[in-house]
Amino acid sequence: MQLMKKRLLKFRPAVVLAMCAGSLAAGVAKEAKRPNIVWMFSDDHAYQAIGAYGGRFEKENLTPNIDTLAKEGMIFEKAYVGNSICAPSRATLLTGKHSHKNGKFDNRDEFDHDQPQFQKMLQKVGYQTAMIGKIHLNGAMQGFDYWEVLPGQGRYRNPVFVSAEGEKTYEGHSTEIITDRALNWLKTGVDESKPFMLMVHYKAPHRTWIPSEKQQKAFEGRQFPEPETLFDDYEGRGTAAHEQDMSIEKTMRMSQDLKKNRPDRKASLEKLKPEGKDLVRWKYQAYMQDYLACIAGVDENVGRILAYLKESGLDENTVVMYSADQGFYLGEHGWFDKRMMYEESFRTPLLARWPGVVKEGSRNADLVQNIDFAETFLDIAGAPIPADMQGMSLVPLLKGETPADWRTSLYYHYYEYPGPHSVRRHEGVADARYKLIRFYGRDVPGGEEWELYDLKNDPNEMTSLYDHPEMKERVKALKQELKRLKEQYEVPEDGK
Ligand code: SGN
Ligand code: CA
Repeated sequence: MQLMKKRLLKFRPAVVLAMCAGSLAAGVAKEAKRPNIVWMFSDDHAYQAIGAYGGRFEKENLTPNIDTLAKEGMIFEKAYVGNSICAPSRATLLTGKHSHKNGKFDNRDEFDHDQPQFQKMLQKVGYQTAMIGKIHLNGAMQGFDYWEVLPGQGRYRNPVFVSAEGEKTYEGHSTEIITDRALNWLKTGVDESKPFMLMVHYKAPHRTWIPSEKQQKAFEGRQFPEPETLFDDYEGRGTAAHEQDMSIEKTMRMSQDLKKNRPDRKASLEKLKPEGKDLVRWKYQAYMQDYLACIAGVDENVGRILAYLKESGLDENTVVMYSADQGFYLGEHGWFDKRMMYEESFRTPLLARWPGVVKEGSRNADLVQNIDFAETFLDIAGAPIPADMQGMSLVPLLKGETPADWRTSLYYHYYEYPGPHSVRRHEGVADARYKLIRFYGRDVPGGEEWELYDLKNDPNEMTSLYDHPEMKERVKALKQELKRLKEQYEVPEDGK
């Protein structure tokens, strides 16, 4: 019944469009009113490092421009991904489907560009589409009138871009160049008779966290608050948390990651000669200096885009959104990287400004997921939404009208094991309070291990309550919900 209703709902825009089709030619003026969309997306930008989200960096004023979007628009407090890793997240962004449906389970799989993607559908309803920056999906992009992307992970300095014309190298820092290219398209590539969708995808702040020289200097030696869980010993959790390879203490490299030979770092190491816990603290500070300097660079460049939109008057009819491909650990649990279904990497930032539609300074706490983005873009454009997309349009939420049947739980599935950082495969279900995770497969003792967290009483997810007798009924209900979600999303057993 619920599925049936959802399908009908999804066809609604198509019906509306069909009804309007006759008057489309006569409706040029109406067409001109359809909003533009500017989607800004960064790589590994943790919500903890956005002022508007609060938290321990709030007072550092790291993201004044992104915070402006929160002030002038809406901040989503419970935005999540379905598979916390780069390329799969981007495949979900374009297809509106979980990994098992779009075929991009991990960073290594090939992406099938021939499959349906929202930008192809936007083109069909008369939008111009452009993609600039990191997409991390090999092969020629489809459905973009203009595309200029970094191959694979791309380079921080003097990045090479691939486009329909071939390869071109630009001199400078990738964050600035991606902005330059986006502004260039806005200034010279836009056909003013049509609405547009521009995607601006930054490489920063991805490892190995290389800021521009200016930002690096501004952050050298700065000291940042430590997370409460920097020295987590993983007691109370299972094999996956104990045996990952993403800790500041053991995994982070002194040379590439922490730039021990940079003059400021060299001097600091010689002076302090840190060891043991002090060395972990030193590494954390060095990591934060570079990571947050990358964020400052992204924010400054978001500011350049916002300034141009304002100066050109485009801002009035443009939906501006900011998000990242997933969350990231900024020392929480002693970690960097992502992949885990724990909050810091499962959650992702999401902000949206839509003048006249989104109430300024609003906050939304509904459960949203990256499967929703494609449908949201289509809905904004008034385009039909295919029934096999797996998300829900965020447009009602943006209007402050959460539908009564909005989802109350999320499905998650991470696959890339064995692989970098050794995070075991896992899937799980989360509702607004509880999270049930099932780690499974190779190198999980007994083939599977379950964890349960109560985020209300244990927001840092330090103690699994899975074996707690009082949680028996809760576990049963969540397992049932996991099963229901797997049926709804048509997940094959263990994904692949
Ligand atoms: C690189 C990084 C890893 C990171 C993966 C995936 N190592 O391999 O730390 O997890 O990318 O990141 S590095 O030494 O090359 O920086 S992702 O964002 O593409 O998923
Ligand atoms: Ca990423």
